[in-house]
Amino acid sequence: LSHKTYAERASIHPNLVARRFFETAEAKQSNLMVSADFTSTEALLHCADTLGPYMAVLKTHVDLIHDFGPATVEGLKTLSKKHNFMIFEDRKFVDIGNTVQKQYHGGALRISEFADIVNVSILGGEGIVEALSQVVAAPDFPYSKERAFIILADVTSKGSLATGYYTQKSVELARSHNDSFIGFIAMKSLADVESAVPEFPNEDFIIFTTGINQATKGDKLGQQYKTPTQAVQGGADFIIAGRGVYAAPDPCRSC
Ligand code: UP6
Repeated sequence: LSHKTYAERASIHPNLVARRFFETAEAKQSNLMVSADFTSTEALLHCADTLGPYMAVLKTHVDLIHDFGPATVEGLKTLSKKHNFMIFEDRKFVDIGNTVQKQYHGGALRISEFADIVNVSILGGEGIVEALSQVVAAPDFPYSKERAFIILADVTSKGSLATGYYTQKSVELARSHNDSFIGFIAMKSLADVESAVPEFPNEDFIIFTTGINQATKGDKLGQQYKTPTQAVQGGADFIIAGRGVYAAPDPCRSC
């Protein structure tokens, strides 16, 4: 759990992608990530353009986009430059290492082309972490030092099995691959888990917290919410809001 400012964290973080997250948050004076769960390129890009000035990060699920293609990728890249936001593809890779390498780089969703970070589940063990680290470290990878990953360390929905040993293992694997793994999706700081496994000096993992909404009621499919204040008090560095922002009567005011 860091008590430094985002500017300080940006200036000393060894990973260039992590630095850019902190720099962007500082420049935009925002730690908001908007989860743009739309089903058409037009709706996704419209959201990114409208809310772009207010957010530090855009979170995509490009496999929701029925007309996904080059225009989607180009649009995302153009808007991220125009409004200075980072892009997180919430793909939740979970397969064996060999498959995930192809899903990430060169596959139909072109994830390595547009996403600064992508998340993975470590349900299948270390292979996935090793596999993705290898892709971005390969000499012919075109976005060297511009891409990183985060681990889904727990899940917001009711009855999640991503707890206890799974969460502890998430920390251990991020530590052993910290060249390319820069943080976690987690509902709160993982400081207690971090201190339960052997110490790593000067590490600074980023905590991205999903399930953010001013209405704390959740939805009918098990989603559970926290308010932005609760999340930040619990150790969130970036807060991730979907329907709480884009489905609000005036989305810009909800930012
Ligand atoms: N998400 C969660 N919980 C997790 C991980 N990811 O809700 O533990 C993702 C969902 C969705 C967004 O896939 O894209 O965050 C939450 O949307 P909402 O704010 O509209 O509930």
